[in-house]
Amino acid sequence: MEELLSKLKASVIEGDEDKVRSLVEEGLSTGQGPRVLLEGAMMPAMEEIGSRFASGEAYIPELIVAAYAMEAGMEALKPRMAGDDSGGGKVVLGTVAGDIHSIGKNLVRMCLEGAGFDVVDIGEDLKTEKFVEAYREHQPRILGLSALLSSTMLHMREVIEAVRAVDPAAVVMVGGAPVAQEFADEIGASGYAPNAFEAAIVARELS
Ligand code: B1M
Repeated sequence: MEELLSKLKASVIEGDEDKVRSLVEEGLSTGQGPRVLLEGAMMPAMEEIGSRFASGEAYIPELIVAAYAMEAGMEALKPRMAGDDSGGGKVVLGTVAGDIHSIGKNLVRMCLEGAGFDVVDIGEDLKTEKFVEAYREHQPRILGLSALLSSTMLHMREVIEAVRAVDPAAVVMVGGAPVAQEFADEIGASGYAPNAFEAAIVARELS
């Protein structure tokens, strides 16, 4: 298993979509659950490419090919994350303005769906008004906000204020790499989750 995880991590970093798909399938066929493949290889791969980028050893094109490979792997995992239908309620989910990072948000969507939530994914780089519109339209049990940049996470406060102006009882869950519990508390979020698996647990508690 260690060998498969290490090959899978390397393949995500190299951006080899076919290899990632086949290693994910191989891992699943040997009885490994999605969480082992994600936390043991695919997420560490994104961490590593991010560190290489931060230290100037990798550039945007490398980030992009790794992101495509990660998405290919997530697609292959999807059938195994498909959910129960225990009716967790509706969640509207999106990434805040100025932020095009989608992978973490998509993984949160997959985990929430796996936990029985009906998720309306409204996309990325969304202005506050888009969240308000979607909230009015879908009347979700939970509004989920994702941000990957320390600059864009600041929009979360604005979204929470705007949505609470429409519905003072609005339940808002936040997350993303730069977000922490302390920040979530400071902006008045109803809940925070550090990763997609925890997001499903927190959403259950909030619903
Ligand atoms: Co970007 N990027 N990027 N990038 N990128 C980061 C985030 C960065 C940390 C890299 C680095 O410097 N080390 C850095 C941000 C620094 C900061 O602000 N703190 C960064 C930067 C600087 C940038 C650009 C500005 C680079 C540039 O153009 N000069 C640019 C910004 C673009 C924009 O948004 N306007 C940019 C662009 C990109 C790509 C387009 C090339 C690509 C994104 C492709 C895509 O998403 N389709 C990309 C990538 C791939 C990354 C890294 C390498 C990987 C992100 C990722 O997918 N992680 C990232 C480095 C890193 O994260 N270490 C980096 C895997 C994913 C599973 O984890 O997204 O954290 P994550 O999601 C987790 C949790 O955070 C949580 O659950 C998820 C799953 O467990 N979570 C939630 C997320 N949302 C949640 C919501 C919840 C609950 C939990 O409730 C609702």
